[in-house]
This record gives sequence, C-alpha cells and structure tokens, in this order.
Amino acid sequence: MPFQIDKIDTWIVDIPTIRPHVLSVTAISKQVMVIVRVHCSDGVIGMGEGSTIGGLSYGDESPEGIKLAIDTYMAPLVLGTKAENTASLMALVTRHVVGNHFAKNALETALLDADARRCGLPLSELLGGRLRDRLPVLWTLASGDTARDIAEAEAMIDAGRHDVFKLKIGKRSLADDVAHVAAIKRALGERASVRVDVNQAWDEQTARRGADMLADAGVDLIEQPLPRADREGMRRLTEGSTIAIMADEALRGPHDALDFARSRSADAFSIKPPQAGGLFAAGKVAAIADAAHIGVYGGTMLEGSVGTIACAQLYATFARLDWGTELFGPLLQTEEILTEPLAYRDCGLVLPTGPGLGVSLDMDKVVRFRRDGPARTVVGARTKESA
Ligand code: MUC
Ligand code: MG
Repeated sequence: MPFQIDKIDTWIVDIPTIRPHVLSVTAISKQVMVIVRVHCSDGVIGMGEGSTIGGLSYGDESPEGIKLAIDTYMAPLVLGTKAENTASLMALVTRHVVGNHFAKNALETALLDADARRCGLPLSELLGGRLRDRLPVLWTLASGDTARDIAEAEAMIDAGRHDVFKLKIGKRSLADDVAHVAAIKRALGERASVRVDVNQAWDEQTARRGADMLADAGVDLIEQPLPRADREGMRRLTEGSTIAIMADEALRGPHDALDFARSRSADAFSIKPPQAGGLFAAGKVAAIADAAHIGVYGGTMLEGSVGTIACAQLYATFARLDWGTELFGPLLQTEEILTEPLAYRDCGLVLPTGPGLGVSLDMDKVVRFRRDGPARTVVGARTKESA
C-alpha cells in the first residue's frame, strides 16, 4: 500500500549514566542519543536512535552532526516521496549522502520500524526471521577503579544479571592495566569470563606483550587493540595470539569485513549497525563473519533502549552469536525513556514480541531529557504516546 513520509522528528536526548564510564579515548557521565521519529501518511510512526560515545571522541559522527545530517540532507530526500520500501528510500539517501553511517542507521531503523509495525510483525521477522528470543548480555566494568569494578562485578553475579565482563583498558601503562585486569579475574575466578577492550590504544609491540600477559591472567579476548587503520598489525597479532582478537572500530561495513575475513585479521567481529551503516549492512557483516568462520559478537555504541532493541532485533536473527552481546546500554543510564523498560533477566535480554521494535516511548521522559528544552518550552499534551 503506497504511503508517504510526512514528517521526521530528530531530538537530542541527554541521559546521565549511573557512574562515570571510562574508556581509553574518553570518559562519559551522560549518554547522548538522537531519537528519530518518522511519521507516515498512513498514521504509522517508526523510530530509531543515533548514539555516539563522548561526542567525537570515539567515532567520526557526533549527536549534533547526526541530527544535522538527517534534518538538512536526508529528510528532504525522503519527505513527501511515495515510499515503496525502506531499501529504496535508503538507496536514495546513499546516492546523495556519503558516509554518515550513524545517521543513516538511525533513519533506516525508523523506516524499518514503521514497515514492521505496518505489517504487524516484530522487526526481526523483516530482517530474516528470529532464531532466538533471548540474547546473552555482558557488562562492561569501566569505573576506572579496581576495587569498585570488583564490587560491581560481584553484585552483578550475585544478582544473576551478568557473568561475562568486559574491561576497558589502554588508558594506563600496560603493567598497570594488566595488574588491574588480573586482580579482577582473580577475584571472580571461574564464576565469570573476563575480556578487555583497548579501543585502539596500543601499538603492535605493546599488543604482543599485552596479549601474552593477559593470556596468563586468564583473559578470553582482546577487542580492537590496535588503531583501526593498522590491518597488517591486526593480522600478525591474530596469527600469533593465543587469546581471541576482535575487530570493532575497524569494521565500517561489509567491505572492511570482507577485507578482514580475506586476510584473517581478526578471530571475531563486533557487529554494530551504526558503524556498519545500518541494520541491513550490519547483517551483511555478520554474514561475512559466518561464512569466514569468524566469531560473531553483538556490539553496542552504548545506545539507549531504542537503539539497543533495534540491535537486538537484528542479533536475534543471527545463526551464530559465539561471543554473545554487550547490549547493556540502557542499564548504564539512570533514566528509561520507554513506557515499559527492556526485560533483562538471567544474564540476558528478552526480545519483545510486539510489532516493529516492540517498544513505545514515554513522551514525558523524552520531553524532560530533550536537550533543546521542550520541558521548558512546551506545555500540555505530555501524554504517554505509543510510537
Ligand atoms: C566499544 O568500543 O565496544 C561498548 C561497551 C562499552 O563500554 O563501550 C562500547 C564501545
Ligand atoms: Mg569495542
């Protein structure tokens, strides 16, 4: 049934985190997301999210830039056009807009959410079909303090919330980082798997020494140890390491994935729709990993609930999910902007069964946390809205 896109909202929403989250490239105390809502002429509204980590500290796009790219360049292309389907709209956008993967992902998600709601199907069914109803979810320890991280992990294990932990390292000296990781692994023992994410902070020689030391400490995996451009280094490291090496920031879509697979420059891929350029593109990255016998992992940009559930709808279609997922973003935030929070249980996330993303925005909360201050400037009509 033909319909057209009538209106696109893009709102920057700032949500505080429950504690500082320290990475090698930045430390954040709030998460910033762009919430996108696509209003279609048949009354259907789809939503998506564009989140980055620490403004421009982590990637090439900022929340402000995502909003600008959608408002100024993408929305005029799709507004008022007779929408055949999301693929055709996104092909149009891609013909006119180079790069801007995070913004494209946010818009594509909103369009796909609208399609799936219109069909009355969970988004995962449009993305190939759901193979699992629950995704394993790890927790990232990144307070910057060893004792606090151990206490946090112990509490998570006792509560049955997580039993796999990722530690953010690379900010301190190698010796200090290894001492930090080893202390945590010693404290948790066999009760938990421990992995590290270096976020590109090492050079190859440091990475080689680090991999040996972390193997001795009982660590299972090292994520993106080298700068994203150092593919040769990643290849040599993967070949020589006894611990699995995962590519993350280096994977910006299917072409990178193919290159990594051909040269066997990683043992595992962190699949991220925003980095890949959308849910379709991320699905292709996963397919390449699968075909190349490379481990599959469901990554996060620390999205809020909308972006997280969009990723979950895709990851639920993966035949293999060797390293689980890190879809814990909403749990790091002090506020929930959905009418019903996501269901985290037994070290995992339970997929919703409703149409589209399967979640609804709590407009009171969105209004309260919108950066442009509608809580101050808009009165009335603050009702819960089923998006
Ligand atoms: C990344 O590099 O993986 C995921 C978890 C986390 O703490 O940071 C993100 C980004
Ligand atoms: Mg990473």
